[in-house]
Amino acid sequence: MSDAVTVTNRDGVAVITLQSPPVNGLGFAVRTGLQAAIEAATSDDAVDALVVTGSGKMFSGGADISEFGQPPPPGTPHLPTVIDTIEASEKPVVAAIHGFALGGGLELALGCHVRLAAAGTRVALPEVTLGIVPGAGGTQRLPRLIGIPAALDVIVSGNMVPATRARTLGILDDVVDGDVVEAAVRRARQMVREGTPIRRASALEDRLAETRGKPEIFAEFRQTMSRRARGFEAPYACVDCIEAAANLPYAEGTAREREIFVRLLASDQSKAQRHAFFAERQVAKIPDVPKDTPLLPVKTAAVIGCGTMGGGIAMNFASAGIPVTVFEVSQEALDKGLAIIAKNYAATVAKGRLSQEEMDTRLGLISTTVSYDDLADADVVIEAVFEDMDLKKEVFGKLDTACKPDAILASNTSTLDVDEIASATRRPDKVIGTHFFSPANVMKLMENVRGAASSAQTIATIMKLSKTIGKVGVLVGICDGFVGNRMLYAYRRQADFLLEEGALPHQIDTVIYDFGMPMGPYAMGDLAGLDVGWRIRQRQAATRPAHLRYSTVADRICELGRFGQKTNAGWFRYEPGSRTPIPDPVVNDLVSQISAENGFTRRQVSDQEILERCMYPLVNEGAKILEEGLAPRASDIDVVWMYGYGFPRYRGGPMFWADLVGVKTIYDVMSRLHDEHGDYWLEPAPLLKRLAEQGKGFGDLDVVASFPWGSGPSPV
Ligand code: 3H9
Repeated sequence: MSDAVTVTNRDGVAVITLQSPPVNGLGFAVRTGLQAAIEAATSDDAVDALVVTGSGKMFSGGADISEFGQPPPPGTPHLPTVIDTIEASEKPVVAAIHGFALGGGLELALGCHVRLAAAGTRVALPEVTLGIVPGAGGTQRLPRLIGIPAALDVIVSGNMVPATRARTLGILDDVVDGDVVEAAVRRARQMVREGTPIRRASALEDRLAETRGKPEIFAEFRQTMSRRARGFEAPYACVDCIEAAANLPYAEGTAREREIFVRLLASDQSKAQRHAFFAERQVAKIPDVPKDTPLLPVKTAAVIGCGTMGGGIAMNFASAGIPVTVFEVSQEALDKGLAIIAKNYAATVAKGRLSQEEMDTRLGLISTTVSYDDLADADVVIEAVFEDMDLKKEVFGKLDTACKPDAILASNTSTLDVDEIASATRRPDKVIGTHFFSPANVMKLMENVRGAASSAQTIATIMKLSKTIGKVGVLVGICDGFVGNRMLYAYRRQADFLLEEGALPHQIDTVIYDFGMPMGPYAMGDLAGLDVGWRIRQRQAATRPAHLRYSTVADRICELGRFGQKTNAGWFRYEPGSRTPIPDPVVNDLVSQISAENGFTRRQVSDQEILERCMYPLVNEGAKILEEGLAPRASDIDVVWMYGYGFPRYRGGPMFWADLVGVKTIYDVMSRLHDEHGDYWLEPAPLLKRLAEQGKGFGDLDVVASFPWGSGPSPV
């Protein structure tokens, strides 16, 4: 037998155990070992029944995703073949499941004749999140076990199903306390003793009868998921497979599933979604912060400021069960902030996603103070005051005095230099940036900004904390706008230039929305409010470099008192109470007028030009960020964009998408655009040029050479 699968004979029951840490992925070696073990056991007279189980933390996390696309060694069986062999066994086969049975792991269990799970087990078919469909019979066996409506829900969502619900649905036969392998061996012996007929999922038909020949059920399901699944191929492919299960004999249904699986596996969407899966896991690995760096325990936290950001940040702690003290300068500000927190939680309760009891527990974890003295015990303090360097330094000076010496002091700055903030303390090694995105209780991204002095322990603790409070933390270096907003700026300014040259807000927004972003730049601006940026630009006007092109369009919109949704008018107009942007002739006329004032003869701007002109500079800025050592991996930048800005996961983030487009193509277009417009932000990054010349992509880069990071030079 192979090392990846072991077999022990327990009084006539062969216990076949997957031995492939960390998740018992069903890679080449496991499949070969499993097939051999099944064949040996089914033909061994000393074996009456089989139990299939997994070693370590779980039954199986499914197919080994890292092997997708690689040719298997000769003789390696496909997973569907292994599972069919199991199901065909004349001897009873019981799955003993603990931890997780996911994807191919659950499909393996569905091929067994009985499924027992330890309490606390979770099962799922999450293939859809990887841009594929379950490809080892899952879309055909599951509907036969639990019926079409439940199978649509489980397979198209990819969500985890807790053991108890899985039992109710019929995915599992029993949930057992105690040793699940022991229970499975007992069940197998009982089946042999009693001659229990073998129940094969592929042979069940009765649950399908009610949906057979009813295309309207599937049409309606496709309709209801259209918003959630916008742009994604896999959810629709899952429905196609399940519809095949309803209407076709099992063998034809599996053939259809296989065909769809193979097609999607080779698709750019699946490549992108698999990249996203690994990128999310890579991001936690910091090249110069060892994995075993001792962490500071975070048992209590404090947040300075209870405005929109501070309140949202405090909610994250409370929701994760960490007591948090919120500081404000006045009781009035605290009361106001707390009322908003309570209102936010109440909205979740109203939607049925949180119990009243849990809401009360969370609110009970939030205490308030107007005195720095009450922050002495906090393990981590996150400052979320107004974005002003002098104010932040004053706060950090006070925190340094009030907080215990080993407390970490973090700033939720989105623009300021963390090193300068740290200089206001005697513990710069314990100072770091934690840039939350708005709304902070909802958005999953945290850009954790390392200062020059931030210690490995501080970094490791904050990265872990991000995970604890349900966020995805990405470590970035200090520069203007950090990773996300710096790239956003490069994209946003080209959009305004395109307006001057001939495009209209509605056209640009449509192109960006159709690309897959949640909304275009102008609808986004209206949602966020236009006045704050306007005030910042007014302050910066005197120091703005004269040689850089500047578009006044955004300022002129604000001069009309149009600040976005809050004034029912911005780049678009809004009906009172509605958030739907409506193109406004007033804006279109203003844009034309500005074109004329600046000597532009308005021209037809194509959708392709909009896409290239907005997205390529964004990628280009990402290349500069990499070269400056402000993010260690291109895939980290992808995570920033997927979680902070809703970059479509099926495109894998901007850097992965750039590789799909071709770095050379992007370089060529950037060079042309730079020649045509001369704008600084259109100048191809040296890294983009090098990769283009070498015929490589960002995926070919290892962790960037300029590591360890320093403060990057100003982009201008
Ligand atoms: C499938 O099954 C297709 C079939 O339908 C058809 C076939 C014909 N493969 O997440 P963690 C790695 S598609 C390869 O940090 P946790 C992961 O990258 C598959 N590697 O641990 C990480 O590596 P590293 C459907 C995998 O305890 C390490 O394991 N299945 C796989 O927080 C630990 O992972 C899924 O989509 C894999 N399948 O969570 C399940 N899974 O240490 C995907 C994990 O080098 N997996 N790795 O960074 C998960 O959801 C979680 O990993 C799991 C464990 C819940 C299992």
